[in-house]
Amino acid sequence: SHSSSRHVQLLRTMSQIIQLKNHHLDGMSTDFLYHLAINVVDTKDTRDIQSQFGDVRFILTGGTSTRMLELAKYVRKLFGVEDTSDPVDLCKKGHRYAMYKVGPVICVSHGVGSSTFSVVLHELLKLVHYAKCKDPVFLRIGTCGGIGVPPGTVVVTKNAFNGLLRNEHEIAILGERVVRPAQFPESVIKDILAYGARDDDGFQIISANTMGTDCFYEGQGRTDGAICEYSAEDKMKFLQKCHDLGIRNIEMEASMFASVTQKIGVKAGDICVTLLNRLDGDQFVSFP
Ligand code: R2B
Ligand code: URA
Repeated sequence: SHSSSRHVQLLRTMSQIIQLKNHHLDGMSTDFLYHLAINVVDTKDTRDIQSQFGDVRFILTGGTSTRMLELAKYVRKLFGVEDTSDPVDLCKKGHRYAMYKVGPVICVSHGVGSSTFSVVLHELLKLVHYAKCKDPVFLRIGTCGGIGVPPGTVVVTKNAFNGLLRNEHEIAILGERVVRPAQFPESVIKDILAYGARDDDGFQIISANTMGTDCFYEGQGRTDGAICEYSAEDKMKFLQKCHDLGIRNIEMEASMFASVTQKIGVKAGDICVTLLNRLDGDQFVSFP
């Protein structure tokens, strides 16, 4: 009937607003998103936050603030907005991360590795919750090292492995090891691949497994760090083992990013360009 379809529609609209997995927040009347420098003065009446961020649908993240500024300008151009001024950094007061907003898109820097990314990710998830953003999608647009694919290949992560070569994320919570699943939703991967297939820019875009490590050097099997206690042969064996697991790229955020977004139940995707093929070496040939 008409009314039951309206009911379904209403439920759908409601379920699009993300629910956080922390009942302690219900007892907080204010909340300061410290690293974003965003103050939620009344968690029960967030109209100010909704008016500033309620239209956000896409949260694009990447390591550096300059890349996020360039991305914001690129998105603005895609939207056909004629404006040559620099977008403003909405998190300047926080001194840690940068955020630029272009209509329904925010571009936010996350630093290097899971630890810096997880700080801003928690706060961004709370932000989209308070702002009541509808069906938000979190994407990481990053760099990585490839395994057996030509440099320039774009890898969209399927399963995220950690540095222990397990398809999970492991963290210490209250002094205990907590292990959580780390997969990205198929629907997001499919949409990104379909978009990639449309362009004719010469870049290959594939979906594959990704290893996210906590260390750029020893954690990724490099032999050019300040410390290395394995042989070049051990390194190649390790990279081959990664390849056998369907891993085609190595970066430093995938398993944390997949597990946190999977736990919350929010759509997410990790899209990284390979800067080098790790089967050919550890160093970048030139500054990317
Ligand atoms: C890719 O590039 C960074 C290290 O150079 C790190 O954030 C990552 O995942
Ligand atoms: N980022 C990484 O984490 N590893 C690489 O090899 C390149 C970029």
